[in-house]
Amino acid sequence: MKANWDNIDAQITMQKESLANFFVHYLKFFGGKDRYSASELDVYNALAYTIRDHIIEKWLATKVLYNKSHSKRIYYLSMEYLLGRLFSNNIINLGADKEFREGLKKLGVDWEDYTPWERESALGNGGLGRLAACFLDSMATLNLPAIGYGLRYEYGIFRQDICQGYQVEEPDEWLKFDNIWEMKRIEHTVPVHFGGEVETYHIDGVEKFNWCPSYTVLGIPYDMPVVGYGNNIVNTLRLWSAKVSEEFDLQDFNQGNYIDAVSEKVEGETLTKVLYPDDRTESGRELRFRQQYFFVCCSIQDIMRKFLKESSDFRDFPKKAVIQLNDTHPSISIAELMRILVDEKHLPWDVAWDITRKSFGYTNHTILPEALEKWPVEFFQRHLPRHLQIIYKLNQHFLQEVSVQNPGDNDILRRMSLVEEYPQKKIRMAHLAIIGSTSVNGVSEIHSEILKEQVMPDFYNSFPHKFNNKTNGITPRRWLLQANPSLAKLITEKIGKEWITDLSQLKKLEKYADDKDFRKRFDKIKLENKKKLAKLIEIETGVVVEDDAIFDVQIKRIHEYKRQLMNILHVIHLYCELRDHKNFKDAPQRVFLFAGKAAPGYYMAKMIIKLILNVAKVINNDELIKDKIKVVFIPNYKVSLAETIIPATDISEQISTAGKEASGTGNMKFALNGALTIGTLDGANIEIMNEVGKENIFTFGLDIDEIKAKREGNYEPYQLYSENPNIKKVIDLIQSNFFSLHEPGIFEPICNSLLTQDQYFVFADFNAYMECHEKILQEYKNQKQWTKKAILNVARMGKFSSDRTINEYAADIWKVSPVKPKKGK
Ligand code: 26W
Repeated sequence: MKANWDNIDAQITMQKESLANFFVHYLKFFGGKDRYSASELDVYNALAYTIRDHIIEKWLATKVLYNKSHSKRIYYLSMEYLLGRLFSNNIINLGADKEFREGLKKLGVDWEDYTPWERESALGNGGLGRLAACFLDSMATLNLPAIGYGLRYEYGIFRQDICQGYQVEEPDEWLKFDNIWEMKRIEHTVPVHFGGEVETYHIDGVEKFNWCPSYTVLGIPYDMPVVGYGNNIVNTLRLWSAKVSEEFDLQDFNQGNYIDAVSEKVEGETLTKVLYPDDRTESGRELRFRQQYFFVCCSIQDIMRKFLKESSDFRDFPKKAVIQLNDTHPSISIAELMRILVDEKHLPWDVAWDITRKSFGYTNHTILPEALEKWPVEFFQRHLPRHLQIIYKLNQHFLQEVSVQNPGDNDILRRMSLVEEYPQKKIRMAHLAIIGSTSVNGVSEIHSEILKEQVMPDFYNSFPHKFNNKTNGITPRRWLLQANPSLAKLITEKIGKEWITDLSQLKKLEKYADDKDFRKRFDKIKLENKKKLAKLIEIETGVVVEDDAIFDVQIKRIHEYKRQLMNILHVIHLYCELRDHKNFKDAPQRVFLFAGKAAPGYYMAKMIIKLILNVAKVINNDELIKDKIKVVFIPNYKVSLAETIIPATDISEQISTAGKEASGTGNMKFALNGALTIGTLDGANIEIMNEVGKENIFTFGLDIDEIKAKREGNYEPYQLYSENPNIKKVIDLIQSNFFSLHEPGIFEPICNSLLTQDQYFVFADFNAYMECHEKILQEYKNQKQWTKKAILNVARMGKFSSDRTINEYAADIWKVSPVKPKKGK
């Protein structure tokens, strides 16, 4: 009997009353639980499954819509997706909040009580991973036919515990309780080959290559829904998991070398075991190298399979698909597409190259030299011998072009080559990404300029048309509507709810800066959020802070260029001032809140965490300063923590050395939630200043040219130390072990690096930073003025929606327009 799909389809409709029924259904028949046995986790699971059903219908419909449109597809390749929790976000984007709440009311269940039961999907390190998550939300909300490809790590970013003031890394077993949002797509499993060698053979005089790999791993896709806001669109995030093909290598097994048989299996499956927790230095690790090829090979095969459903003429490929590379981490895709087109589809080299380089876009997220990936040639020889041949041939053709444009200039050939010859032969992945892409973009105006002028000037001269800027953005759904519902409600009451999908509407709030009642309600909301944060601080750290304290916050990965050190040195300065001058009069309590993980191998970053915690211990227990300053380090910074801290913040610390922070996105989240920024002229801080107005932000410090001059001049940090009494007092106090009585000398490395190098100009900017904070304290005392500025910050953050960013990518780079269901459909 043939399935009658029309009847089947007609069966399932999601009515209000059925939401509650579905919940009960899942609790009972899926969880096998009832009032006597149901745990909170069971209730959460049943709630999530109910919402998932709601999603699946739209997910299926979206696929049909896109297939019918025959639209060009966007493929976003990223090694990281910092998604956070999805339960609330899915309910909000489905617009099911109210319905769900009412439907469950009679069962005495409020879905919000169960959100903490969801494990975060923390498959990323920091900015790059979170940006990818915001981009997915915007692409779905903008009806763009996009798929995100990545890795389904069994362990995401480590959990940070603090022991004796030191960071300790614990595994993040996020899949311990099943990931309700994923659907295994075993039918789309693909093989991924590694190792072996390449045979050459000739067909009517044409040299052909046949890669004979030595081992194969299977890539199994798991799909997660990406729910668009209020548009019935559900896009897909496809994450690949590694599985070894043959259960056991029976040969080995029968020959009794059991261990080999099993080890190959284990070996293979370690590929997607864990996320590399390093967002600083390219690890140079073979496993990371193989992780990158594994997910690229899976994704390109999947993309090719989808393309061949649309066309069999590969010249159509760039018209049907565009692949965006989230940094260089997936850039081996360029060589992989060449391999498939030349070796498997037997296209002539030049035709294949013409197709390939029209199909990619490359986004750079950092200028830190140590973060620019260069993979040893030997890794390629061992694992990807055919790709190495292809890269060498690409390089040969490319350098020929360069030498034509620059006859006799060997230096430029050495500089631009895809191969770095000394000290060790390495492939420069950024160079491959640039020649293989139509577009190379930075993530803020200043960053994109630095790429053109300092990081890749030769490439900019050769391919000026490729270089462009796409200033980052954040999704207003998670970072305002979900994280700060009371402010979102107040805004909607005043200007309607269009702002949720068109953030430029916030501009209409400007006039309310002068509205006394609005300011009062705005302050009340901030205070409510502060109360929540104060409670969380006490639970997580034991430190008791006042609800109406000034919350001064720096939350981000711990890096020397982000200068958490300058922040804590300034706090020590304030502490000394209080102890010495006891000017407590009408001074509000100031809470200096830090949070952030350090890459496990990053010694200095770990010592900075230790210093912050030791300083906190001393200051928080010093009665002499009458609780006027509190220092808090909240462990295990993650997306859900940011969602509580940011709405409660007064002062957002964005104090990186000018020229080092590619963009920053936390800066945008704070300003959108009414915090005022103290920041350097770096990354997107500059564009935030231009949008909110110089008078509504506190900028300080050396700009990029002054830093450059200092770096090229002879910068003497020791001299600054000896000449600046504030710096001297603070450094001497640290060196006197005032904050390390029981561990004398542990902060010597920090003091030493400051006094001898101060690579990130902490001393050079210290006075300006100090004075800027004094100005802030004065301004904060004028609450009316402060609130006005805060409201104007919110009103003028429209530009920093990731919807604006994605619209620019879609128009300028991807050339893809939204796929809207036909009217009445
Ligand atoms: C190879 C190890 C590694 C892994 C990740 C090196 C570098 C990275 C990322 C590129 C680092 C990162 O997250 N960069 C941040 O990207 C954000 C999104 O564009 C920017 O807003 C931040 O300024 C930038 O530091």
